Amino acid sequence: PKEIFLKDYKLPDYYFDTVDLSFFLGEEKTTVSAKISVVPRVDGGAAPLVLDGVDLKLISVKINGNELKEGEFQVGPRHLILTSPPSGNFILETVTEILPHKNTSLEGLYKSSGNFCTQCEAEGFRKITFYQDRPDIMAKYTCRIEANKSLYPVLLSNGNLIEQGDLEGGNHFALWEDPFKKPCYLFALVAGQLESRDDTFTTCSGRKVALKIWTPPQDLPKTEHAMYSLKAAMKWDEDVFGREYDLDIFNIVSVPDFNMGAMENKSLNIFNSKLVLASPETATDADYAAILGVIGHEYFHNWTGNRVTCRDWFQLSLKEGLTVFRDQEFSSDMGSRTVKRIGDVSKLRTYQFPQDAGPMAHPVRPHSYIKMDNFYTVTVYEKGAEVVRMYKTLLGSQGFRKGTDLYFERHDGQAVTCEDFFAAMRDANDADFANFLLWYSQAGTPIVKVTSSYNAEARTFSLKFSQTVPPTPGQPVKEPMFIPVAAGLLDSSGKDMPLSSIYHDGKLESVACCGQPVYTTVLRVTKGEEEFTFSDVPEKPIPSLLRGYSAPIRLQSDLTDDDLFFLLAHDSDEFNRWEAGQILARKLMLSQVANFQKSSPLVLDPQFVHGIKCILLDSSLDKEFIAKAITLPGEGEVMDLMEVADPDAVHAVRKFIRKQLASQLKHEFLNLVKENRSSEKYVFDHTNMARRTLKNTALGYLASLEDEEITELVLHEYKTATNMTDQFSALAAIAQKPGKARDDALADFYNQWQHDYLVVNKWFALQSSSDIPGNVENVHKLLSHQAFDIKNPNKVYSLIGGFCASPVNFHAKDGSGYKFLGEIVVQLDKLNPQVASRMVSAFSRWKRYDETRQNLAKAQLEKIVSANGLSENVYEIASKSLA
Ligand code: BAL
Ligand code: ZN
Repeated sequence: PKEIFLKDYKLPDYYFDTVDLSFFLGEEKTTVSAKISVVPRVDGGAAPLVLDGVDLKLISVKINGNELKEGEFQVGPRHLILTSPPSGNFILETVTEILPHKNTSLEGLYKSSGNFCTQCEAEGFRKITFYQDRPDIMAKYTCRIEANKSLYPVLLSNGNLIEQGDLEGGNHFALWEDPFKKPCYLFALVAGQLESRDDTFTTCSGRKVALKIWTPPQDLPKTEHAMYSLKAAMKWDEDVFGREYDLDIFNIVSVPDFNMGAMENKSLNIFNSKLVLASPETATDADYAAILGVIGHEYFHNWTGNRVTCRDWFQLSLKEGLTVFRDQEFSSDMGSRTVKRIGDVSKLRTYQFPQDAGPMAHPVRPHSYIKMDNFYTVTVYEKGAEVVRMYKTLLGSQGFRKGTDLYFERHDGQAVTCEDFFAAMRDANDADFANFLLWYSQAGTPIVKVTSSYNAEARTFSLKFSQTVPPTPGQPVKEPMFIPVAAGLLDSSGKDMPLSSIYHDGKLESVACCGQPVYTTVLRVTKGEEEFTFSDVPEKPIPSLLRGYSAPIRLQSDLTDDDLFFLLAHDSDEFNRWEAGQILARKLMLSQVANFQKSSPLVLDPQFVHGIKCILLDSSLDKEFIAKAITLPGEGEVMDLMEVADPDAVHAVRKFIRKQLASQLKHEFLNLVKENRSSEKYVFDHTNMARRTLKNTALGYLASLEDEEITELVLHEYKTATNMTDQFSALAAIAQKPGKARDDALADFYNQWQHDYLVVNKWFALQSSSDIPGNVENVHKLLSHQAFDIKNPNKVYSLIGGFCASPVNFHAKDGSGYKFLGEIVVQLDKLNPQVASRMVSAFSRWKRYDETRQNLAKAQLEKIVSANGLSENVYEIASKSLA
């Protein structure tokens, strides 16, 4: 397989101006005719024109109306090369045939539940027609679709519908025109038996936009929340970023078979159905929140991705990091900012930190790839969003907005780079960003150590920072990064001290601004070692550092446990209250892991129980915040902090602490359940979600107890639930322990919901991710369950992905979990390499475990790498994991 490097980027020899596509959709084959006006980049240049094309049958190729003869072109498994095109502008016409019904990779044009749909990002368009499949080729498209009218009554593509009509033989056609230039990865086509929920949105300048969400008829009632989310997103983007929608129609289509979550094709977003469809009875609060965020995300791409796109795929974070940041902010404004931030940071720690410390570590802007599909990662997306957030932290809201305004003004209609975004932020604010660009080029999570000292006589308080960035593949030595550390100081009563000035780098700088007291300042840490000294500090403060998690780093401070309990109780920065609790919990868990490994008894620090109890009883706190604050760090997060990861020890310790808390705080947890039950009607808003989350978190704790009364309670909650959030939480609580109650509840749930594949996927995931001993056997059995289908990505993510998320069973010391995954990956790879490669990633950190596990996992990876006909997708992940 060929590795592609950022440093090798070259401008294309040819641009495409207009592209007229014509599809004849058939049952046996689809014919695609493409007419492209080609413009050489350099006048008179007649370099060969290399077009990408995979799994295409070429029927004809013409230049300026003349069919090319043998010798004038070459066609191979990946390319069509026009060896000597004319020297000026010319018209290229090709006709190709493709087989969408046989396309199980779900990229290009394929069929899902009988309907045609497309997925072109990153490089799927080359499976539709011969093209320069790269994002810096931006052209205006028309798309004519012809198909049988009764089988495919709805025909959709990008832009505006400009003509439609009936044809002979029961066929009909539609002609779509997209007035905006776009790269081919944003092309989309949908044809099938769909109905739409219709609404309108009037933009800030008075344009009335038709909004349509298309689904199979039976799913239409479940699109109300998606429509609400879309309208909210359109309004929010106008209010917060000044971005207005630019066409008269916006379509969303829901499909059950989709590799990703959703896709931002111009004016025709295609969504994985699990991120569109929701009703109170079938979707949980988490589903509702995810739909809100992803509908927002795809809509926001209209400006950050579509109007301004990426020059090449290495720049993916230019659109994804920025758009994730935008969707995070949108969800924050629609709910609780602190809770959203806690969720996003947890996600970063759980998924991105391990990636940044493993064999697949790559910078936010990768330097190379074999398969671009493998780089739709938490690093590009979530760490990329953190990078965008740091600009805002440094510039403030207004400065950041000036930066995005300039970015859109400068680059509308262009394919640009991460430097262009950086330059817009810098130029709009005349800002000094020092070495900030390193965030795009250096992989690895910086480790920042901080020590503090107070000088009572001088009334100064100093913070000494030192930073290192761990080596990552291909990057053994790193430069210090630019780390914005938002900091405040608490006095002995727990109140924020007003900050006056800071001595740093030989200068005393005033913090106070416009006569207003300032309680949080952003320290610009840019060197390997650096000191900041606060002046006029009347008493020894407790520092609150990295407020709001102002940089994606691992912070190691010299705060004592007492300091952390103090911050947990008092910090005005709610994020840091949560963080203090998490640091304490991580320390506690690690200390007990050491006990477990020495076979010493496990003990729970009473001060920790007391801290949790205070949070539980603090009625001034947001209920969802309480739920987050009493949730222990995940097993993966704790394993990450160990020299050699020990899944059994970490699992046992986490279970022990949960059970101890449940037992010692049983009374409080029972009260929370009773006080926070749902009334009849489900409402999706922060208050109600927070109430349900707290109740169900409490129920989960209680269910860890061996207690008849609690078993009755949990069953009662299950039976009386009036929405999926409560029903599924109760089911999960019951499912913690093997036995008849568990078996009966799982069977009952399946019987109730077998007609709804999205709910059945939850049922698969609950079972596959279970920690019950020897669960690999159950998962094996579920592979042959009538509701499972290995061709459907969501089902694979639920059953196989769910299993890999259970550390004790996936990392079972007998190797059964590894063997299970190894076999599945090889099977899956033949059908859908993108999905297989996501699954194989579960092996990537095998070197973190003990020798026995290492050998077992390595053997599976070696087997995978040597499999016949392995895809580049799986090869890249497996071989890099082995390296
Ligand atoms: N562009 C791929 C799907 C998404 O990130 O929106
Ligand atoms: Zn995106």
